[in-house]
Amino acid sequence: MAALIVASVLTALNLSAQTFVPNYDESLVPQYTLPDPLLFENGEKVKTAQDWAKRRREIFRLFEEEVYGVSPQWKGNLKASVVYENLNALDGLAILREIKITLQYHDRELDFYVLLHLPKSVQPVPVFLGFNFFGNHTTSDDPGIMVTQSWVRNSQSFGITDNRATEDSRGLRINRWPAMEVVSRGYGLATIYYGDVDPDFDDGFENGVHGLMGKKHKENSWGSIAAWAWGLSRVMDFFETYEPVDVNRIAVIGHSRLGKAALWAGAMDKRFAIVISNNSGCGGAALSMRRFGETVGRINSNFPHWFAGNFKRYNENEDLLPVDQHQLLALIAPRPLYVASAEEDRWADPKGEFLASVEATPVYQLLGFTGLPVNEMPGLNQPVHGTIGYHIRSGVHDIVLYDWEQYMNFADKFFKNK
Ligand code: GTR
Repeated sequence: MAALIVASVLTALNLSAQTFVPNYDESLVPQYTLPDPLLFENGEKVKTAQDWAKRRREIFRLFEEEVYGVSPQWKGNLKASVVYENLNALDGLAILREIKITLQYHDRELDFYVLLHLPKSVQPVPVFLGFNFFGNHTTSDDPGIMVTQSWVRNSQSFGITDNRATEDSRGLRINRWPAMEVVSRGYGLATIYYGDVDPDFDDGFENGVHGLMGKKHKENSWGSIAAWAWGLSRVMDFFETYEPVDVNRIAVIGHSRLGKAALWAGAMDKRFAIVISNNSGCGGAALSMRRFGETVGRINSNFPHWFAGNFKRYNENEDLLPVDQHQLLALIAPRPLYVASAEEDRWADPKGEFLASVEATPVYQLLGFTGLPVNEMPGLNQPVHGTIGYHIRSGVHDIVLYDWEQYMNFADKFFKNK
């Protein structure tokens, strides 16, 4: 019993019984050589935008094969129906809709729900789109939003046991979804529960969209991060048919593991006009080769279902990685990209997230864009906005109003008067 308790406390602390001690000492970061995004595999230089289009395919392939896994093409059918509507949400400022999306593939179906706050506008609006961790009903206190019926992570503070959510968790995550502020600035806010798309536990890739697509799972097949990212693209398919939303002005956003998913979604699907990574850390915006905070080995053993099986080959072997995360950021170029860190979130390696943004910048510049306009890490709460935006906020691993305000300021530069 005691051993069990110790094990679960250690798991909660991201440690395992084989004691992993994260490095938080900058002087102990090993020497490493990052792969150059602007050098072809055959050693030739990438000199033009046409060259980059070819080089991009090399890098993309490596991320598919070695990191996230290959996602299947979607050739199924998508149905959408409104299951709840409030025409006077947010004190009359917004329309709130919960839309059930049914993906049909062969004889199988999967439902997920998009919760959409829209400013009252006759024109199609730009939208922030991102996954939530505990169900749509946690992101708003509107009593009409369905309590998710899907598998949910247990959480004492949310009253979730047996992996089922109840009324008790309604509205508990409003702090992360500032709908009023977003709508007041002319943006829509769309969120989906990530567990609808792929439940976040290691089940041998049978449930969620893995089961829907029914492909035999191989070492280079899509893990859960790729599955979530793929789900975001299905929302885009829906938005293409949905007039109130301007599909050319979608900012995909995610926090933490869902920030990793947002980045990979942005790399896979160029329809996302802006990509925002909030505290995404290891396997997201942070450089793996630094081995600072969470490492490849640690993430793969805590979450064996997140990445391609092949990614495990780099456990404690980061120097062998043929790509690092600055190249993931480069795959988004020249679209605007925002990377944000939090000071106390050392597990996610803020400096590694910043450096990846710096190292992605030459690709933006080759394409005629600024990328990140600084080489030195800015001070706390001093956002820098080029085509890549970056800030490090004071405080812990979280997404707070301050972060959203920077994302809206950034999006204004690209989305207003368009
Ligand atoms: C942690 C994980 C991080 C991050 C985080 C989250 O346990 O180690 O990589 O994804 O979870 O998603 O909240």
